[in-house]
Amino acid sequence: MKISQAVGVAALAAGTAVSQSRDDDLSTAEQEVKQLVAAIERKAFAELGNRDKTFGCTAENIVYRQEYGDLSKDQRLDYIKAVQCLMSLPANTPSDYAPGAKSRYDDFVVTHINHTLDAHYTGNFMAWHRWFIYTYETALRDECGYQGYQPYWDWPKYAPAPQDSPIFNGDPYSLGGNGAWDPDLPASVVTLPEGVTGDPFTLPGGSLAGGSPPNPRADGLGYNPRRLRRDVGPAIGERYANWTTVWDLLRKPNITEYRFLSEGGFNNGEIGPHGGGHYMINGDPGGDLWVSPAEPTFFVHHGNMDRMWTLWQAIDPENRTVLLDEGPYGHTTWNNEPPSPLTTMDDVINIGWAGPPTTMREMMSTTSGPLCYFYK
Ligand SMILES: [Cu+2]
Repeated sequence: MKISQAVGVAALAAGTAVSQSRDDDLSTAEQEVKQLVAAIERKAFAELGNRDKTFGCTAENIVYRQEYGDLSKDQRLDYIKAVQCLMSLPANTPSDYAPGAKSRYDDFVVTHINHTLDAHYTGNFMAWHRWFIYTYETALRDECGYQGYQPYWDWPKYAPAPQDSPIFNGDPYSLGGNGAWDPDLPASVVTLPEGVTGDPFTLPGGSLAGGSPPNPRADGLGYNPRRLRRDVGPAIGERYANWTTVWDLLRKPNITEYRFLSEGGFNNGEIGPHGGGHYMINGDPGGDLWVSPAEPTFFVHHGNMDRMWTLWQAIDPENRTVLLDEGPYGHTTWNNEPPSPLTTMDDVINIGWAGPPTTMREMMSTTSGPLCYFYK
């Protein structure tokens, strides 16, 4: 590694700016993000290259997740086919427990509904979703023959026109488009220009809790099939998930500040890039916190959530892949309501019928525990 690169990353770890030249010029911010990400990647790859064989995860066996638009058209089709395959396999969730769970894909939706209140605005939020996405990726590979890895959605790359991006442009290689105008599309938490509907994927079986018509069961697990609806446009991403957002996020000096920007400030009206990604999709079920994984683009959005955390951790792995005693990651209930203990490394992460459980400790690194992947 060149000295200038090492200094750059070390300076970041200390919370000092590498460059003070950032302004509101997105092209400048874009350049700076790309340089920063490249420096983090070089540092992480160099570290992997120096590992001896006692590490389970090395430069030889690590795998990489790629940006959706960087996949070839054939690779995109392979991914789409695997998702559709998951939607065609039988559910593990017993039908008397959740009549709406008709497919293996629905197992993930049911799990997310059941864990909404203990996996959001909590200390385990990022780790829980890391395991959730990893288990989904594993199901695509092991149960549907997918050869690739979970792609991610680099939000700022398409923020000015996400509807034209390879993810949402509606071509056969995308995850579907906006579809036709629908005046009844539910309003977002933030004001959006126009609502439209889409039908790239018809929603799997009975995966829906909210939406219109409402779910027949109070717990949201009843059978409620309907068309997917979306409202993809630039308004949200330009505000909450642009290059400057990512630049600011990666430079946060500690996890408390990182989470405050990433997830929004807990009741202060900010939604951060996490909410930003969800409301860039919006609609039904994309705009519903509980049921959002029934929208297939949930997984590319949370792929990038995990990528951001992975990159941020790689700046200073010694201090950023452990939970500190004072528990800055947070509590085990939604914004500590009702009051709950702090998240610990021993906490179990349960994902129900979607897959096996894990622990916080195992999810704190993508390269130093049972996981072995990185992003490029
Ligand atoms: Cu979630």
